[in-house]
Amino acid sequence: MNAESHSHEHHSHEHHSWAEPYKIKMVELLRMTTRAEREQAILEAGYNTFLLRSEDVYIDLLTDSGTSAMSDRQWAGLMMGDEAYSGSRNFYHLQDAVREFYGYKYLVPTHQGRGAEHIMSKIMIKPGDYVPGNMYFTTTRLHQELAGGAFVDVIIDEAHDPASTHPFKGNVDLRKMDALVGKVGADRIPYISLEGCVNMAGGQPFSMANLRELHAFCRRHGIPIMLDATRTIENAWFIRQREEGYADKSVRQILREICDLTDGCTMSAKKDLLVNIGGFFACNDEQLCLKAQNMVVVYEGLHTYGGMAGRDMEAMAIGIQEAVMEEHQSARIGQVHYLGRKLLDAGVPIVRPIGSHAVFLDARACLPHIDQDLYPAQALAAQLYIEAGIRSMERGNVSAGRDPATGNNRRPNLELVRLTLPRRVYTQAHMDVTAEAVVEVYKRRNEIRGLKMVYEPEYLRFFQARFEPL
Ligand code: P61
Repeated sequence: MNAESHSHEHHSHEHHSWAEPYKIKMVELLRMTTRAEREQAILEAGYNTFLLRSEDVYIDLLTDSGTSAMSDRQWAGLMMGDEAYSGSRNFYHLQDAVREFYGYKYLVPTHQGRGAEHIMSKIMIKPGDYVPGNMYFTTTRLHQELAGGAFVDVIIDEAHDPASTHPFKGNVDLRKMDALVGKVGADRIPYISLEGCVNMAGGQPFSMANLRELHAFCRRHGIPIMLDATRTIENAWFIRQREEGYADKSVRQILREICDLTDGCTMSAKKDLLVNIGGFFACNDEQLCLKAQNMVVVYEGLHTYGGMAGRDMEAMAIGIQEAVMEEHQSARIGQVHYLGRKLLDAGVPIVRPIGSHAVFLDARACLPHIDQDLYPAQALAAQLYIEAGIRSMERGNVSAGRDPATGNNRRPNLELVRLTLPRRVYTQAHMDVTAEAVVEVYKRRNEIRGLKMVYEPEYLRFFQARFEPL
């Protein structure tokens, strides 16, 4: 590791400690299993951590999606649910919060992120279109393809290299955008999908400078920028930490500055917004909003609830206010970095820089003896569960799926295991236990064998695929 990147990663957390900006009012007991029980459980789950029962999991780092702890204020919000079929008071609270913090004029609620992606893809993409994005996300790309579009990756090359310490690996490569416009023409590009803290790249942010350049480029060519706003508040926090000129701006200001450079968004509120369910589509264009409102009644629910209960919309409106608090983000991302540093110090290969919501193990570097079509990351996730009851998620060849043109596995450069931290749920001691377990598995990495896929569903196969050990 070179000195510069080392100090960069240390910068924000080593010189002064952070503490959780809350205290604990209610707890949920955890159950530890025996190794024999876990071997049986993972066998029954077809070596797929998605198929484990949560009761058989000790520390659940499968995802940060819908797994965060709500505050007492959010729980109080649930009691204020106005469950009218239409025109619920909570919808208007949520619309006010989205207008205030994100700045988009029109809000169309959905049951979660993929509901919004479905609607946006249907109303914006025509068959034969190309949809550029800063790396694919599983559900996002699938909805683009189901609408007849083709996803085109326009993220910078560094994002595909787990060892690159570029501080903004979520940036768009403007040359790739330019090449796409040159090849297919701007009229076959309905929008660019821009994600903050790019999930599949390791939770890597884009910079404001890059977004400003992208905005100028897209204005010139008449291409809208549609934000995947799922983890944009975490992205804003990184801009504040890392980008020149932003240290004195608030996360809240930076969030608005990001959104003001975009035309609309899809949102999975189950991440940044500290709720267990929910999402939305938002935009500034009235015609687009009318189309989305019309589509939402077909697939989700009336345009003032879109698949959510009134109480869920209230909890989300409160969650937005809590998510932009500096002390929340500093503890949230600080905890991810605490775990990541422990693994780096122990010599475990992880994606660098450490990202927003998870620590990603580099399974390709850990298990060079396992061919990618024998799913090394899937095998490593299963082994970590057997070792310590810790549940993680494969983010590699299984997640990437097959290329629709050739039918072959995509074999992505990133073959990762994601240790994802729910917000406000686990303690620093849980991180210590997790790090010890990962180091233990890493020491015995040469004993780990690959897996054979024995059941493969057609869509989003990683959720339900089954494997057998070789
Ligand atoms: C996750 F294994 N993420 O990270 P929905 N955009 C982005 C997401 O991260 C996201 C959605 C849209 C999940 C849940 C999940 O391959 C998987 O509310 C950046 O989940 O519908 C979701 O939002 C979709 C896990 C989704 C996966 C797809 O754990």
